[in-house]
Amino acid sequence: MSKHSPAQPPEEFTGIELTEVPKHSVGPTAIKSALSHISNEVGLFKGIGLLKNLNQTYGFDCPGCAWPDPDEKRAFLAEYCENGAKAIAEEATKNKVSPMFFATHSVAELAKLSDYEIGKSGRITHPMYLAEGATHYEEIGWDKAFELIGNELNSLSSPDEAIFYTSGRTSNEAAYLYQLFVRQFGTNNLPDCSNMCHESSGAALSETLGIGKGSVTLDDFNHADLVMVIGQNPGTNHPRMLSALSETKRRGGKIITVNPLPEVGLMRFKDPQNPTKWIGSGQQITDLFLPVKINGDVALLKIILKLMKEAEDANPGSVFDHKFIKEKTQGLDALLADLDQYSLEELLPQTGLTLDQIKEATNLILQNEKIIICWAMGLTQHKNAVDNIREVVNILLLKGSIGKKGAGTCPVRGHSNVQGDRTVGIWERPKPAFLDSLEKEFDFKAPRHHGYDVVDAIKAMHKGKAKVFFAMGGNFLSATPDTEYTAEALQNCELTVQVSTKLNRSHLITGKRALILPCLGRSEKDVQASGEQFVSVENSMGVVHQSRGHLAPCSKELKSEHAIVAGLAKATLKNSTTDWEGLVGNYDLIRDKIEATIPGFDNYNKRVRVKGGFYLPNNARDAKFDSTKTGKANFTLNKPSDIELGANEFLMMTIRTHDQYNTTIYGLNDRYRGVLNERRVLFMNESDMANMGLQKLDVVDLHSHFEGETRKAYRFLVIPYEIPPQCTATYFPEANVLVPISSTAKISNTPTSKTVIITVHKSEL
Ligand SMILES: Nc1nc2c(c(=O)[nH]1)N[C@H]1C(S)=C(S)[C@@H](COP(=O)(O)OP(=O)(O)OC[C@H]3O[C@@H](n4cnc5c(=O)[nH]c(N)nc54)[C@H](O)[C@@H]3O)O[C@H]1N2
Ligand SMILES: Nc1nc2c(c(=O)[nH]1)N[C@H]1C(S)=C(S)[C@@H](COP(=O)(O)OP(=O)(O)OC[C@H]3O[C@@H](n4cnc5c(=O)[nH]c(N)nc54)[C@H](O)[C@@H]3O)O[C@H]1N2
Ligand SMILES: [Mo]
Repeated sequence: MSKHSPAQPPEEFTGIELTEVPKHSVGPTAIKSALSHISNEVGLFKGIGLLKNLNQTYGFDCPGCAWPDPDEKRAFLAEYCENGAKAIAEEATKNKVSPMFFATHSVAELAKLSDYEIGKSGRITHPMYLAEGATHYEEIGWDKAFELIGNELNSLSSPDEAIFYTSGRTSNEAAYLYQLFVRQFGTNNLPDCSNMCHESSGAALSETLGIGKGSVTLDDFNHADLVMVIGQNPGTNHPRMLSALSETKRRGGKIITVNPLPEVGLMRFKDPQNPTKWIGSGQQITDLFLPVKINGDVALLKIILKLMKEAEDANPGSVFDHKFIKEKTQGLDALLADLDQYSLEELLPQTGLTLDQIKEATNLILQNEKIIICWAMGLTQHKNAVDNIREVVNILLLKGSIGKKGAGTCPVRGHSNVQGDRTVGIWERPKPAFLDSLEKEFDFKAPRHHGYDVVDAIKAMHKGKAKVFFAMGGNFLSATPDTEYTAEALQNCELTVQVSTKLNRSHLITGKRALILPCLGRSEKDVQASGEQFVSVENSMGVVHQSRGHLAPCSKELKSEHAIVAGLAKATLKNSTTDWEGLVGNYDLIRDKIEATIPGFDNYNKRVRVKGGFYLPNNARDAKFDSTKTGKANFTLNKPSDIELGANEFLMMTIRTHDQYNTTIYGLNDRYRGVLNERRVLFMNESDMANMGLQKLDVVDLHSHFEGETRKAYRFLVIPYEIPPQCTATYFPEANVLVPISSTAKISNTPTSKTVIITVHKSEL
């Protein structure tokens, strides 16, 4: 393929097979799929041992999503899902990427492989170095590697020329040490995957409710009257959430789903933990499905708000929770006045729904008191993403549906410790009070000016304003927008360093020099000076609990992320008074430091050892909103989408298949959408296809359009699909090349990965 760029997956097709979309999710097929991934990667015997420890009280936390574990009852051998099993199979794989592997494969050769093939090559076993101009990585000793990084960092003209990224798997303890090192070095350049993920949720929730996290607990699903799942595909990305939804249903609650796609997992479900329910067609999950147009959510939620107001006006006191509104909130009058500025005629076409469908949803909201609204990337990755979430909050506040049992906000987090990483200080915009306490505890002067987030970090590297890029996990090249631009940015750097478990494309598109530092995974035993250690993580509902690996590390050369930070600190910081070695020797000591500097961690070491862990404080859960700027929960005024599509333009959302974890490709199937053995596909409405003269499986190129610039991605197979007109879907990371670097959400600066404006062309290749 002449056009292939090493920064992107190759454009070759892999042999597509289309099947019928299944009628239900999970059930025995999911268990079969889980076991087959486990036995292929790990071996069945060792694999079952692994699953037995997954998400158990004294086992390890699933490196998949951040959905919580039950506080009390846990099923033996069953607190995992198909995709959790794939996640650990990927980590515990018997395949190894050794120095010999790197000696026999040049970087250029590896870049020709697909992301699936790169990932399947296995776990990285030794620290590796790519010298300037070299074609192959070579083994390097740890001390040498630390020295090299230390020298490079100390030769910068300012600490702000270095960038320190974090993905969301890093434990609380490692993340805390990492941010401490970075701040002692002298910068707040701590972008993280959250910038591309739930940043919009954090921004909206902090402003309106005074806490950037969700308010519900898992148990709230047992008490909810109504759950709305909007912009989220839990059947694939948080499969254990289906059990919670199923419980809501069993107790008489209702479920509304808002999504451009009829995602199978949300329609019907067979409980994997209850084989008696595998017979028949499964349990219906969604009561009302609203196939909204991409980015039509503010318009939809605004119509709901208008209908709620109408019902309240007709029968005062029947809809709004006036007591709650009076005591706890501010801004109602402004909200009601603002709603009048919008007409149904202008809002309705943006939703792609009928007024009757929206009335049905509104009636469910009117009739029920205890409402939970769950969301994920379908709301957070748009230009008006923060508006989306603030509008969700408006509905909950009107109903007084926050801070009581069975009700509240539920942003469902992605990476298993992305929430914890933020809690312990991974943020480019730290609060002064946090820096004050770090300074006091560790006797240094912390930098006060804000650092770069992901998008600004890429731009800084592109401009040559940042010269060293260090990543604690993740796959920065492939996860970020505008792949070719990001590749240039990384290639501009003097040095790029990746702390990783598995090989990925970020190891192949590098700065002038590059290092790979291999680290322990969650499932592996971590032994330090004082003996075997455990780490802790925070799930999506604010529960901090321990995670302890049981497997022997895949190589003796691996270091824990904590030890890597300590090595780095010793090689870089000349005046640090912190006992880095002591802290790494016993993670209890790190936890003591977290307790001393971050509120909510009292008796950390004791409480984290209690079965199930402990809840962090959450003011919204307690219906206390004095931490907002106004001292009350805030109603807000929000704007519907301002995107206007030109002739033959479409909106494109980039989504995940059932067989991937972000940029890690477990397999080539998207079983729940009926697509097997292919990732380069474009889902399109049949009427749009007809208008464009396109047939099923035609090969097309996609051009994205933003502020006069055009970006191209080649060779996708068109698939007719149940998706609203003018809406299309592709998979990430293949389509990231189309996401413009400067197209980001207002306030949160999150790339607009769900609203890319494209045109579709017969392929030129
Ligand atoms: N197996 C697996 N688990 C994962 C991950 C994974 O890749 N694989 N990733 C993890 C991470 S980091 C995250 S953040 C989460 C992601 O979890 P999700 O947010 O569920 O993931 P996406 O595939 O991005 O799906 C977004 C959903 O939103 C819908 N959507 C898109 N645009 C819109 C819109 O404008 N309005 C509405 N209402 N809906 C829209 C899409 O159709 C899709 O169903 O999952 C986590 N868990
Ligand atoms: N177009 C588009 N782009 C998106 C999204 C989208 O929906 N659409 N979603 C965005 C979202 S929500 C997110 S969260 C980001 C994800 O961005 P990242 O977190 O950067 O990407 P991942 O693919 O999760 O990272 C996978 C790599 O992490 C490493 N790894 C795995 N486990 C560990 C570990 O325990 N320690 C260390 N040190 N490394 C480990 C492995 O080497 C693996 O290759 O992508 C974003 N990008
Ligand atoms: Mo995410």
